[in-house]
Amino acid sequence: MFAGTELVSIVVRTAVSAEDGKLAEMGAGTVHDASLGNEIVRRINELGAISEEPEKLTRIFLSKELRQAADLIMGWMREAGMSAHLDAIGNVCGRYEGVRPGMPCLMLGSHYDTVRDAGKWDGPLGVITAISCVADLNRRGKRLPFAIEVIGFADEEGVRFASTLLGSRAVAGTFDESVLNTRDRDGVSMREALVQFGLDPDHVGAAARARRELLAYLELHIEQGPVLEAQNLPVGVVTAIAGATRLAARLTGMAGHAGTVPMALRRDALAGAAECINAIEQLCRTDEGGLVGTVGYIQARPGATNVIPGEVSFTIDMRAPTDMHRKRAVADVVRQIEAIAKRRQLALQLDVTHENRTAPCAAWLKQRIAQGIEAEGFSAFELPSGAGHDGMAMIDIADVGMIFVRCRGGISHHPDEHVELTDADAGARVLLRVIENFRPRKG
Ligand code: HGY
Ligand code: MN
Ligand code: MN
Repeated sequence: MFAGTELVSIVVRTAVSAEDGKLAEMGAGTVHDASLGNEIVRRINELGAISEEPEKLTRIFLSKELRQAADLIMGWMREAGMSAHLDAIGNVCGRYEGVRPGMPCLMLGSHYDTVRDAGKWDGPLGVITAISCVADLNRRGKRLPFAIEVIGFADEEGVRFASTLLGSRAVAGTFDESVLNTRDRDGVSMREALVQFGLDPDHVGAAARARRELLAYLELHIEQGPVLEAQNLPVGVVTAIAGATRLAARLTGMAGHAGTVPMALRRDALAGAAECINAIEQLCRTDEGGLVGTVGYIQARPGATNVIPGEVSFTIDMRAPTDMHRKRAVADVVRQIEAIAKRRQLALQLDVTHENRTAPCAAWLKQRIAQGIEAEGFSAFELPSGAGHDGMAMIDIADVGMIFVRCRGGISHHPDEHVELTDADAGARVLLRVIENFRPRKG
């Protein structure tokens, strides 16, 4: 087994059933129970049951379900020895003091809102894992030469109102107050929703933090893709978060009788939208630079079988590994949609509702994370994030680092999203090592 004097690191992998989870994948020579993983899975399931829909997981910004979730998370934070509060935009904030009160903090976090019919790991895994790490420090009575803050952002997904990253933008001080007037599908404005949630819309600015208060921002999140699974690795180091552009399109033609209007005389808004959607797909399928485009929402009006659709609204989400590539593709999409609308004599309203630049992860944090991963006996594999994350906003006030955790089949934004207990435990152990070994960057 030993080749001469060569030091062979013994990585003992004990396959365990996720049910008992008594032992988990072990790092080099370390033996531990999977207590972190057990606690995390239990809490993921508890939080995952808080939804506006009985059979699906949907928990959107400023909903009463989000409030219920906030109260549950703040309870966990307090159990872990943290002070906990809701900030001015509905983020859940916990603080674990360092060796002296009032020290700058290492901020850990992710989001606790979800998409519609979501998986229960996207977002909550990062919040719950961070709380479990602090609870572990607290159990050992350990204080560090910095404070630790854990934050659950209230709106990363941007499901309810057209823009996204509202919670982290408020913390970064880049919240655009004009979005307070946007309305959700039921016509409720963000301003009204904040009041209903118990917050003051004129006070959102109070959530902003100063750069000097944060030593770094670290987020643990599921990969939401298949790469770690293909590498047979439970965790990975994120190199950058891909930027995204979201657009809202509205095509207006002429509603009419489905039986009497000849095809050549129609100004069918839905047929026009279909041609636009095909054009977007064709552009992305034939692109060789990792461009992706999605039309995730469409609504045709008046929406009756025997009426030619007079008006159609749909959303567009465009992403690419670089900002330049994405912006060029968005310009191309706009040109094609304008040409289709003109040819079909459809009125076009096309607005960019949200634009996030690509956010690079800081080299020094990637290195700390790689050290934590290797100390746990895994190889430190680097990969980019095609999904957006709150680090895209937090980069305005702190260096950003991200740890990815493998998720089964790379499935996400879907109820089948799943993380094995042993991988949740591995992610927590890596994060805990990064925290305990963290020292503020000099200079
Ligand atoms: O859309 C995204 O990439 C993220 O899940 N909000
Ligand atoms: Mn998501
Ligand atoms: Mn997410």
